[in-house]
Amino acid sequence: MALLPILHYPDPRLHTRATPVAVVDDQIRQLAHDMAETMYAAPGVGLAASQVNVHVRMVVIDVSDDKSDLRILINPEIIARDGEQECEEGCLSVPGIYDIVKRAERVKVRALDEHGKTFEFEAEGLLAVCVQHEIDHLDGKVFVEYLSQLKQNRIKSKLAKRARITA
Ligand code: GNR
Ligand code: NI
Repeated sequence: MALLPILHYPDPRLHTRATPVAVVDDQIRQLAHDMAETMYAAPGVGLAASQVNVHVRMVVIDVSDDKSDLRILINPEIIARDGEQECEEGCLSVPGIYDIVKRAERVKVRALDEHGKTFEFEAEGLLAVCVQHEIDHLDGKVFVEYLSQLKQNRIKSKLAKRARITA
């Protein structure tokens, strides 16, 4: 097991479009488990491979209170969506920044599991938000891109300033 370093916005590598996983092998399973460990340590409720600079379509999610519901989603796709919800989001790649984003209330998701088997599930509430947030990462999109240009510029300078202090 290993903790992986997380890229921070506005790192341009976060805007890479991830490629589908061709074969679910031991290397992918190892990455999934390292990502889960990294997510739990952060702590966060989701993590996309893009955030650890591996540009393949895989995410891990656990929105339970007691870390009892780890979901590994490989090549995830939203095959149906409905309704609208507004949720205050945060992101491990944009530390300390929280803002409201409007997303679908319910989604139906199709993905491969860690054995390469296709499965589907329906999600609502925070799980639905998280799935949409993580798939955005795979498409190179960070949640702050839903905010106004003014807010995005403020967030960029705040994080740049912080990076200078921490460096
Ligand atoms: O830990 C996280 N919390 C969160 C809260 C509201 C909406 C989305 C998220 S995902 C985030 C972890 C993360 O950055 N995943 O990409
Ligand atoms: Ni995120």
